[in-house]
Amino acid sequence: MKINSAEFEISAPDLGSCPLWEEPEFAFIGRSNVGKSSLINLLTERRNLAMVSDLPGKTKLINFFLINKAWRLVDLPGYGYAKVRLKRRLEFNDAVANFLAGRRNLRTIFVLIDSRLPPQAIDLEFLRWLEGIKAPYALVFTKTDKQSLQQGRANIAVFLKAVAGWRAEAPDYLTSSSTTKAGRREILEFIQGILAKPLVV
Ligand SMILES: Nc1nc2c(ncn2[C@@H]2O[C@H](COP(=O)(O)OP(=O)(O)OP(=O)(O)O)[C@@H](O)[C@H]2O)c(=O)[nH]1
Ligand SMILES: [Mg+2]
Repeated sequence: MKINSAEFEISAPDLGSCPLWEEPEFAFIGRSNVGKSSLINLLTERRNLAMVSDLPGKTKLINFFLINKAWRLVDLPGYGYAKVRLKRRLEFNDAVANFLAGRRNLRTIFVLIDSRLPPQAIDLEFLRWLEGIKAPYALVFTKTDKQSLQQGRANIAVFLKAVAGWRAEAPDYLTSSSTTKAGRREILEFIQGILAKPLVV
């Protein structure tokens, strides 16, 4: 899929402040620093569309980007950093939890997982919560450039094993590297596939 236009539109502090648009949305969530904002820049091939930082906790609001004037990418604040720690019942960030659970036009939530790490309790806890609310999601294993292909594959296999049995089928998953641009085409194709599907209400 070709990205002809990508524009930042608005930042909102909570679900109630988000405009009630009809266009399909794709949100990016995951631990702070996992690479959510970088992935949005990779997909759109815009260097500074979403704000990236070495310091975790950079993205603090719900940020909307209009793509090809037809659908949106949504950059969310991460979880797992200092005081915004994931607590019981996802009190970590009510705004994000409410958005993920209550946003009507959200077609898929991309849950980013650091491909270098063994399964982290906080990610598993978050995914359990997503399963609980029956939200549509796909995993994206990020930063694949930081280790060998073999090591990355082994880590992904361990993670998938940790979530096996939570549902009938394994979750969809993709990989990405904002450094080598690996995964860009596949993620855009995945989005295109969802956009092509009629919405079942
Ligand atoms: N090597 C490498 N570094 C990456 C990749 N993706 C992100 N980074 C780096 O990781 C750091 C965090 O990236 P961000 O995109 O800001 O992460 P985020 O998930 O949006 O973080 P918060 O907004 O704080 O939740 C930055 O220093 C990025 O340059 C990747 O695929 N490979
Ligand atoms: Mg960010």
